[in-house]
Amino acid sequence: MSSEFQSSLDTSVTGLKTLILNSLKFRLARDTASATKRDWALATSKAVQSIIVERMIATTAVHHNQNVKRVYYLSLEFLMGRLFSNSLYSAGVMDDIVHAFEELGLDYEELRREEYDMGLGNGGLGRLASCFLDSLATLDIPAIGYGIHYPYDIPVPGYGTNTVNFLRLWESRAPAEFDFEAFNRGGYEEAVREKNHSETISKVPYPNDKTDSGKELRLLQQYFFVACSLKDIIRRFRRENEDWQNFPEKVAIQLNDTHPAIAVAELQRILQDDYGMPWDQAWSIVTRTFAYTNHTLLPEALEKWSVGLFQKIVPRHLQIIFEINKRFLEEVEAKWPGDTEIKQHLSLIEEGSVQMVRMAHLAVVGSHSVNGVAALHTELLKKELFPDFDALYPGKINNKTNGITPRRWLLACNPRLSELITSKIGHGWERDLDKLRALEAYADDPQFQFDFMNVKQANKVDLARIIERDCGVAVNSAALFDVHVKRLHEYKRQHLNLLHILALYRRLLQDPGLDITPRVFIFAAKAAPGYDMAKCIIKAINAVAKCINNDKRIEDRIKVLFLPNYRVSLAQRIVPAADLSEQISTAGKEASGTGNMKLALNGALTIGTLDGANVEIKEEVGDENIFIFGLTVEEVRALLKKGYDPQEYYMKNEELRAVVDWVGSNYFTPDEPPGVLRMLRDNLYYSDPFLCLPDFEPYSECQKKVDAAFRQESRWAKMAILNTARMGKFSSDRTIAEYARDIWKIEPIHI
Ligand code: 26Q
Repeated sequence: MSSEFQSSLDTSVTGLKTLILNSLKFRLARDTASATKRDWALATSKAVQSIIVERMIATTAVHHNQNVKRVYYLSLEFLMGRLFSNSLYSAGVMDDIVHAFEELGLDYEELRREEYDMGLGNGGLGRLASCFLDSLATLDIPAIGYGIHYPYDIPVPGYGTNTVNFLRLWESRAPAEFDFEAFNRGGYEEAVREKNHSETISKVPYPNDKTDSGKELRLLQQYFFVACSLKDIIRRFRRENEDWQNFPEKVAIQLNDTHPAIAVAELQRILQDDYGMPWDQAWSIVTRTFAYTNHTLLPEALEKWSVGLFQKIVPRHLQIIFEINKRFLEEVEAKWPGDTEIKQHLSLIEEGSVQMVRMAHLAVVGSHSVNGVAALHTELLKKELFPDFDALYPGKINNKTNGITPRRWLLACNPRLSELITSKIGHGWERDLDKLRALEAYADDPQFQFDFMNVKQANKVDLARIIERDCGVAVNSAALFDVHVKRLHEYKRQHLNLLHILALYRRLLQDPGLDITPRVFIFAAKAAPGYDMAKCIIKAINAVAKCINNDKRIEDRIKVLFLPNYRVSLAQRIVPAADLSEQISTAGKEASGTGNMKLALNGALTIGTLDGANVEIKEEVGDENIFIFGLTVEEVRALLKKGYDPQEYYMKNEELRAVVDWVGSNYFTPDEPPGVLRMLRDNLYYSDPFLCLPDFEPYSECQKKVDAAFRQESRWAKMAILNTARMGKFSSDRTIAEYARDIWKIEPIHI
């Protein structure tokens, strides 16, 4: 850590009080008598901001003066969550702010909750981008994130270091406030139409829409975002360098999925059209600059745009893509002479009734690195999605298993556990998560087990309060907290969990004396706007919850909650309180998962399939500390190959039959039109594309083992401790160090 950097601000408790009072007075124009909670929260964040901004200016200056290489992380999504406590930790003033608050008569927890989440994204991919920014700054790597929506730079401070990188977010504005010419021509409507049109580009996060206008908006957003970012990157490069040949030595651009892949064509266009570079020279710079991360194998999530749409929105880029493709197919011809089938497979253009541009192929051809996000996912990328690319470019496809930032996902979200850990093994784990291994020594220690489970218990009491407030349901915090939180998608199989809940409920009704571990089933999820089946599953969970939660016969032994408005800040409350982590996707479908890592780090045990990063979590924690069930990737493939028939499983298992029919009946929705949940039942009965039925019985049996293990308190505590102790691999610091070494070839710069 550097010693040269000196803050000009007084960050003692007294100094912080002065900073806060000054920003309340001079920046918000409030006095202490009339200030609301919001005013105080805002004043504090402005005060803390000034500490961080000072370091950001210093960071930028050092990077500029030393003409360093930078990483540019291009992502259409960033789920930053709240910034407040993260900033306090990074500015190194957490304890002093709490003291300053005490002296000012303010409550830290209360003010912290005034902040809204910065939620510019959907799920894992967006949160991963935010964890990466945290790790990049913490590892002192010069980096800038680029995203869409807010019109300013968000500082990204490292932890325990002076580096402050930033996230730059683009917003589209019409060039003129009001077009008087248009007003004279066509009146008010006409005058504001153009302004509104150009500003919608960054108004709403792209809907993953089925309509043509939705698709057009998304492609427009992607191009807008890429054009702004590349212009900024090139401006910065040109300020510091003369020779274009050095571009790849100074600039590494990471494409977070194919969403910004049009950047490949945009950079080629700029180099040729604006700087007069010949094709080959430009293309060599392009391919040495870009790297692409793939986050999905699901065919429906692979981006394709019709050639017609491209022609309408970005005709020059379409020309360039055709030229890239022509030259690329010549390469393919040289490798496999006369093989037209392989050319069809690899082409950037999909032929058919409508020609489509395959964005993933553009990204692969235009990058020097293509990485998957977990070992299994990368193997499937090589073997199933891109086998011919792997043969053509050996070594280009590589693995970078995802990670999560321990600053947000342990230090900030779980202060009780953080303190307990530090009391045993000291500080240092915050920046070197492998240090948690030292906790293994205490896994059998009854006192430590007791303290560890007490932390969990206190966190569960906190969550129970949130549940009571938001759902109006009282839950027993001694029950097993069974947590299924993530985007709602059929492949993640929230409905398989629901089938198991129905089976338990049914068993309890049939045998009122049945001895089961009391459980609280906690769901939280958002669904894409146009995804009807996902919405139906949410409806089904809520309907079943209402019925079970009000059924006196089962004496509160199970409760089901669907927490509304799932977001980063809510995840930070749920994760520390979980006993069991549901990671039950159909094998081969979840690229990695990152919630699985957050929950295990906080001492939840995983019940999961051998999918995504679950495989590596199992390797780390050991088979005896995780509950694995269900079909493997190979078994899924074999079953589909031989012809999967859900009714075979339905007929074989009386309980399964009963719960599948139950969910589709009107039993849980008596006040609604008949058949509202029918589509869910029919989906399972007729097609079951994600194999819930074959996995139902293994899942249900595995849940019995969970039930039994939870009753053995000491055994459970040991397993939970070993999960926390063995999560070091899943720090995003490890992930980012691998990207830096293997892909970006970039060194840290200490400020
Ligand atoms: C595509 C086309 C049109 C409109 C929208 C989209 C679109 C938007 C978002 C497609 C995919 C996404 C998001 C994907 C995502 O979050 N994937 C998750 O990435 C995580 C980080 O690598 C993994 O851990 C998860 O397994 C993966 O599902």
